[in-house]
Amino acid sequence: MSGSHQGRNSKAVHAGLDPMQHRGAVSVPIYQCSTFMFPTAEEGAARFEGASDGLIYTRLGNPTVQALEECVASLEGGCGAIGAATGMAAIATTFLALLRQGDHVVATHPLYGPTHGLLEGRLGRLGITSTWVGAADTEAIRAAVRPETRMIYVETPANPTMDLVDLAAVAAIAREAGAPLVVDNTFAGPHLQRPIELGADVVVHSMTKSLNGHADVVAGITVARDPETLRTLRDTAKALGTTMDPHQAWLVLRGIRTLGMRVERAQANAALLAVWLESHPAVAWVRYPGLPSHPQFELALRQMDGPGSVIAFELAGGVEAGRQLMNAVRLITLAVSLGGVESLIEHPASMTHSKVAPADQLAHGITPGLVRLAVGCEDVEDLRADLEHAFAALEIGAAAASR
Ligand code: LCS
Repeated sequence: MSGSHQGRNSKAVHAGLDPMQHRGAVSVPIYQCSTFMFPTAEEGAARFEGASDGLIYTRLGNPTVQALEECVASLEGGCGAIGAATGMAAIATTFLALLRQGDHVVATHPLYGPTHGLLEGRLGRLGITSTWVGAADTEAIRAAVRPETRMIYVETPANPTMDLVDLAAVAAIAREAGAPLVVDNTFAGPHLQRPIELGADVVVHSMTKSLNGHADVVAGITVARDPETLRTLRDTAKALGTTMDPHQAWLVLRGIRTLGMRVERAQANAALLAVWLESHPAVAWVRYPGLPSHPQFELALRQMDGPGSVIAFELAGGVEAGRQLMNAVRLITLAVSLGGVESLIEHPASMTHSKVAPADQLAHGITPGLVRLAVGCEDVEDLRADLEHAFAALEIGAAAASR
């Protein structure tokens, strides 16, 4: 049965696997192998020439990695995908494939810290310039486009502020500019948001997050809307050697099989916690796309199938209170990353976004006191009790300090 009309859960469970290609195996086998035999010298030459699509060498293609690529391309509605060793490898490949010296990028802020660093630093050194505009400011994105603009690069929801980009509107701007719209869809994932359906050209992911979902793999992927872009991206990935390992691909594919259940469970927990946090006297503000207080709540309803599981908030006691909270939680783990079955808490200004200059952090909405909570699949009562106990520890600390 062709998978293109299946629902997203059916695709997550089945896409990429034809058991009859694997002696009936119902899970894609791990082709743990670096190189593939050619039946004849002529066939080997034909594969290198591109006249035959047979296998050559794992940096250039591997059946386990291909199964994962097919699955993610199907979930995102792209024509194909290219696995990568990490999310950053997928992002770097995308930049190096689609940009050259003298090109200009319109990038929204904030972005994941190292993506910001890659554009500002390494690509800047290669003569590729960037203009930074707020994720929510569609008109500023339009105004930033120049004749030499060759890419619009966005992250939505943005790490760590949970600002949103209006994907349909920005896709129209990109089309008019003749520049591809590249979307980092890591935070929402394809279960909740499919940028290609809204007009994006390329989607990138850190599959380290919800696609894998179990905090045991780092991995990335790039999905293309059209075959020509896919070819350009794949050629660059092969040249750079950003390739995934087959065992890594197998683990991610296993994680994807339960994507919808994990994402919906974590999201239900996050929705409850966000409401509770917003009403808590120790909390100054909460930013979560599922709360009516989010300035782009309507946009979230329009372009996402759900607000996801990451919450940004700041305590009334600011940075110091946030630090104490992170030190006091027990069930929630103090660690970077997100999208896994386990809840994680971190401080973007001193951790994930610490290499972004303080002035840029502030301009991008990454306030010193912002705490990021990536909600997992535990029992929500236990997560709330953990935060409750940590808030109580803050009150004891504040009372002691005022004595
Ligand atoms: N894009 C986004 C939106 C991310 O959040 C991350 C990692 C990456 C790309 C890079 O992916 P990686 O190379 O790590 O697979 N974000 C992290 C975070 O917020 N905490 O730890 C890693």
